[in-house]
Amino acid sequence: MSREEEIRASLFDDTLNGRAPEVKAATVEGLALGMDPMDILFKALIPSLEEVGRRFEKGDFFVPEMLMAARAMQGALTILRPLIAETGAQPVGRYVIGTVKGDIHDIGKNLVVIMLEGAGFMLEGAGFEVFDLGVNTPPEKFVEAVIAHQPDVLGFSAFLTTTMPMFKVNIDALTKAGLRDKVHIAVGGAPVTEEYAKHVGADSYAPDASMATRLAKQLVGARNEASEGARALEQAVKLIDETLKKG
Ligand code: B1M
Repeated sequence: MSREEEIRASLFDDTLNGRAPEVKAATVEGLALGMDPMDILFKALIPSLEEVGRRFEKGDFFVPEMLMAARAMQGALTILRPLIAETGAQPVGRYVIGTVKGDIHDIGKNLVVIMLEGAGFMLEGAGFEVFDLGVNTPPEKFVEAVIAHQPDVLGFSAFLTTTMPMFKVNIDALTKAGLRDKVHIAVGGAPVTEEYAKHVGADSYAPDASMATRLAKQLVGARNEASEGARALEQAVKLIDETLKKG
């Protein structure tokens, strides 16, 4: 087994068992050896988290184990995020995103942010300028952010069936503030479906970070058809999609 394979295996195992310092150390070592940050993310960390979910569903893992695994992965994401998002070029558009009120899941939302920011990282070009409102975001914060940042897209993430109804509450708050028609509303998160997105009046739904990025790109692409950033973004998203499929 090569050192890179050993690192991938220990990243999987240490994330699964919530060993945050080891996950950080293996991430740092992997990067020092020249491993691709996307490889670390999609071939070790995400598969490990999927296994955490399976064990939770079977009743082998409980919330503390799930939380420790998530924290371990977050430590690695803190290191990987700037590397993936690194780009010196002008952003192709603005994106405000947050996990809805009552919901503290943010790993999936953070991946969408990484993809949006980092879509240009593998090639010359730019990603989106992203304003991440974090978790448990109340409707008034989304309204304030739309006024302050005037984004092309406003994204809501929900990861629980009990918090999905906040999409409609948020949209109603925007309508009340006279802002509904000024921004494209995108929604996503594990339990969300295309039908549900239509039902609450969102403009688009994406099942994963790759599709969320592609849709956002298409949206600004209509206005930035000729820009080099938009073309580079399209190619970069394709590469990210391939990485996701292989992962
Ligand atoms: Co929670 N949890 N959790 N949890 N958790 C789930 C989601 C669950 C499916 C587990 C299960 O029962 N099998 C279940 C939800 C059931 C349901 O409602 N249908 C659940 C539950 C029940 C709970 C609690 C209620 C448990 C309890 O306390 N009894 C509690 C709720 C707390 C709250 O939010 N109020 C809870 C707590 C937690 C932790 C805090 C311990 C931790 C979260 C840590 C964190 O995020 N910082 C946690 C975790 C880690 C999970 C699992 C294991 C993993 C979630 C994850 O990160 N997935 C999850 C089980 C599972 O998924 N199998 C589970 C990986 C991530 C990459 O995928 O989130 O789908 P995903 O994101 C994707 C897409 O959804 C999409 O792109 C992302 C990347 O491709 N996407 C968008 C996301 N946002 C988008 C926005 C877009 C477009 C696409 O446009 C804007």
